[in-house]
Amino acid sequence: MIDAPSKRETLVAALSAVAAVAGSYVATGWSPSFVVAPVDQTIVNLTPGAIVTFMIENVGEAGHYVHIAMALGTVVAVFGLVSFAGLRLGRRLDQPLAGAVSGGVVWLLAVGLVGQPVSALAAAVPMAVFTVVGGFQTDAGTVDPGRRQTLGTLAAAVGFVGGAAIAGRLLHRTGPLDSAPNAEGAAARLNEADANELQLASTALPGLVSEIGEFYNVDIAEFDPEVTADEWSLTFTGNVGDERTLTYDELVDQPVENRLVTLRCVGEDLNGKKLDTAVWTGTPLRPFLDAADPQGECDCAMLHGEDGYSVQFPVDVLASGFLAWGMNGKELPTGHGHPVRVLIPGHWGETNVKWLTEIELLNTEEDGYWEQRGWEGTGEVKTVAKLWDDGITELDDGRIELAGHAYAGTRGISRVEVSTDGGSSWTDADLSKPLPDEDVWRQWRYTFDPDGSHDVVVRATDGDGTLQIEEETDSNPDGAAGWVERTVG
Ligand SMILES: Nc1nc2c(c(=O)[nH]1)N[C@H]1C(S)=C(S)[C@@H](COP(=O)(O)O)O[C@H]1N2
Ligand SMILES: [Mo]
Repeated sequence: MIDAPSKRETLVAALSAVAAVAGSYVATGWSPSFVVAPVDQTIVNLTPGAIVTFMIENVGEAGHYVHIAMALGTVVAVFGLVSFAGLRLGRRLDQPLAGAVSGGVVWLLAVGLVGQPVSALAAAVPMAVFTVVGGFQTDAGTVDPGRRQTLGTLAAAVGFVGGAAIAGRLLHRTGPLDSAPNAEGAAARLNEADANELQLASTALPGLVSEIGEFYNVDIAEFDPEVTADEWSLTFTGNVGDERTLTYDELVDQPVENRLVTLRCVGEDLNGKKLDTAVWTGTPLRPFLDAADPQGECDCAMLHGEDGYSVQFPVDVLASGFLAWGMNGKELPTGHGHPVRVLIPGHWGETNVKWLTEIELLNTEEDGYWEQRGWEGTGEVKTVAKLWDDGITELDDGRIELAGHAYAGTRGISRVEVSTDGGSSWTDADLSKPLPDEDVWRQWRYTFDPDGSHDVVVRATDGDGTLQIEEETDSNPDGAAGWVERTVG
């Protein structure tokens, strides 16, 4: 029988575990080589779809921190058990140095998790040192620390690592970006978009192009893959006449286009903010697809990202795709799929696979990551007109200006109407000048004299003349529908 751990043993084991995790973090930073990353990935993959969906709808971005906390907790618990075993071994052999075995075990675990023998040492060494030193102290029969002291030290240590990890995640998102190769044309497109904007006198409404740092972000994992341009390749696999691999140098050497493309996440709320536009530098996918010679029976393909993400949709939709390596003239940031992502015109955000590495031509349809979890987001976007807080402004002369963005994928936006009486009467809003791109939002603006409080409703009509769906539905499974309604004044 193993008797229960003493308070001191618990403390030593916990500190050793935290030190090992912290050591790994110092060595690798917030990257896929951090020992917590693969555990996090496993937790993400194992989380049942209903819970993932619930988190997206109710917890949002914070869901990431729940996953991170679970992954950190799991790794600290396992490392703690390893340290405890080392302490007991030392006691049994009457030689606390034997606790160093814990370091060896953690090294093996870390290598198993991230496959990097050298960076695994950064976890193994602190584990060995803390366990051995702690073993000598426990051995010397020092008085057990009080319960409060133990818990306090533990909480501080866990808080420290958690804080460092969250800081790492935040820091990781903002680094200086290099210019994208062959992206000289992007500047002209950015200027053109500026010129076509509705000049909004007084609002903080975002422009027609979103800043890179402001562009929304949806990732299944907390640890974005870090893929260099040299390492990257895209392979066409499965039912193809010619299995081919494309390198980054070959890709950027193709005829370059700079396209304004809007992305919208199927999981966002009706008036949510997961809708943004950038100028993307890239090249059409069709020539590569044709050369690969797709032959599968379903005429469908599964796209795979380096993070284990996948999405499946028809080959003829894929053929309209665009392989992008630049965003607003810069290289794609890590969080947006560095070095290459695909953009699928007019389809929900989830089809725009980041860190794209493989296009697999299938024989029968299969579910991708989100479809396995109950979403139906591989089709065309629904039409929406937004009215965010920053689009509601009281002007100096007392009038109220309402402004926002409307988006209908490749159908385009032909009209936005505003009602200030709860939908009884409608007036056309001004629209920003249309851009020549096929999959981009427009801005709308409407000004009125308020008379007390107004029940404002906004609705768009797409380029085919179809009015936005009135009936309100949730985002799950195939995107939020309904007219945005707000009380103003
Ligand atoms: N590899 C990979 N691609 C991905 C995702 C992902 O988690 N992994 N998220 C998808 C979803 S749901 C959306 S809405 C868009 C978001 O792209 P963004 O983060 O650049 O805004 O990327 C899509 N592509
Ligand atoms: Mo999404």
